[in-house]
Amino acid sequence: MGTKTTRIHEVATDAQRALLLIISSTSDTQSQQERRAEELSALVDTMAVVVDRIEYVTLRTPNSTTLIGSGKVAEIEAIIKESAVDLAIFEMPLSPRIQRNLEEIWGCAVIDRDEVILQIFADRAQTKEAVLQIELARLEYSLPRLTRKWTHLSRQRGGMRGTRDAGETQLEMDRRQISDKILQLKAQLSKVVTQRAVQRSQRIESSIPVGAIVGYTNSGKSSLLNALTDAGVFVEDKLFATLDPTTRTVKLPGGEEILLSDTVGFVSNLPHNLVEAFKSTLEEAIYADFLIIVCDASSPDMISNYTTTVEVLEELGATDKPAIVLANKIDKLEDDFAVSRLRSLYSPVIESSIVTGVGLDLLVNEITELLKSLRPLSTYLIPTDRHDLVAHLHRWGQVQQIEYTEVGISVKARIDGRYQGPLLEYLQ
Ligand SMILES: Nc1nc2c(ncn2[C@@H]2O[C@H](COP(=O)(O)OP(=O)(O)O)[C@@H](O)[C@H]2O)c(=O)[nH]1
Ligand SMILES: [Mg+2]
Repeated sequence: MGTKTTRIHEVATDAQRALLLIISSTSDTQSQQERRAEELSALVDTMAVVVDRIEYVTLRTPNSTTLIGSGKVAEIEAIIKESAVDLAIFEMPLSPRIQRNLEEIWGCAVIDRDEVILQIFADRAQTKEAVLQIELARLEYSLPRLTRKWTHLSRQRGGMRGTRDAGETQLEMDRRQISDKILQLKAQLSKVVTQRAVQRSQRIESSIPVGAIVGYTNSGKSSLLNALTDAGVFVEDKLFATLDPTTRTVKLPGGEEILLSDTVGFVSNLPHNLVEAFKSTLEEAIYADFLIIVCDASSPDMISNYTTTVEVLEELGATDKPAIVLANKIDKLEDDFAVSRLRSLYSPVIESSIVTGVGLDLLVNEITELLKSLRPLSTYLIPTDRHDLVAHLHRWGQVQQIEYTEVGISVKARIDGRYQGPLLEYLQ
């Protein structure tokens, strides 16, 4: 087919390499630990950092200076030196003190899951509100961590150095400036939120139907988008210059084009202070014409994850549109009743396995059906001197067939009601 395989999160060859540390208590089961590792891997992948290796550490009691105790610290240090990784990522929140201590001993950046999440949100923030929300969350995160040797927040702090008062240390200066900045951001945010409704109505409408792929991290959202754009029938032939790299054009077998956006994934145990920042990154879901909700059917948390997803979408006012629910990863389904439980909550649910290609054809059919309900197929008989109307249909709708007849130009097309006005009198 000659389609180029481009990953959603293209990883550069000089990408940073990470060691993941999954810390568990003695009561955690192996499958719980593995699920946490999988979720963190998917998050790190989104950040375009390569997972070099994963280490599991079981803790009886946390050590107050290094969390994992000197024996483990030395063991991990040897691994870091040997594999020359650039950073160590803990799957749990680290106190600023422990983070600093470990960075000093290991000589590499040590970050926690919260910082990974913040980085992903920051990379995906598009609207003014999202940018402000995430900057606020990052500053609050960085405030107790100003003495860190390795920082990922340098971009944020760069522009804030002012003239220093005599006797005041740089550290106090930074701390006060950051506190001031936090107050400023909060004030700006309250203004932006009230303007949100206005911005929404001013958004430039696209004539192509837009679908947003939503769901938890690690459920298979990026794999789905890749599968749809890589498969032969879906030729990705154009990318709008203004679109972000996580939106793709997908051509359906019937010839219709749609845009699909990969959204920021929900994460389990999202830290409370990141909830607003997360919601602000879900703009695509608000503006989309339809949703594809991807669930990991192999996860014991599938139902509660699905419920949380729908609740958040409801809060955002994004549930007034058709949705398709995908029960993905059925190739590793453990609970035979999982899918029927999901079906009792929502229909249609399509079972899929993106890695083996199962269910993708059903999904495509479902999308095709759904589009018909969005924009019904109509026939217009346009006078031969009104080529401007044919052009209008090409520009704002999807033309399926054109016939030049003695009585005029007969065009079969789908067009959104908003653009149908000038054509109404020619509707057959
Ligand atoms: N077994 C199995 N693994 C899958 C399936 N779909 C995706 N995955 C894997 O699940 C992991 C997370 O997928 P990804 O698309 O990155 O999830 P995202 O975080 O929702 O974008 C990757 O390792 C995928 O290869 C599936 O149908 N079955
Ligand atoms: Mg993804």
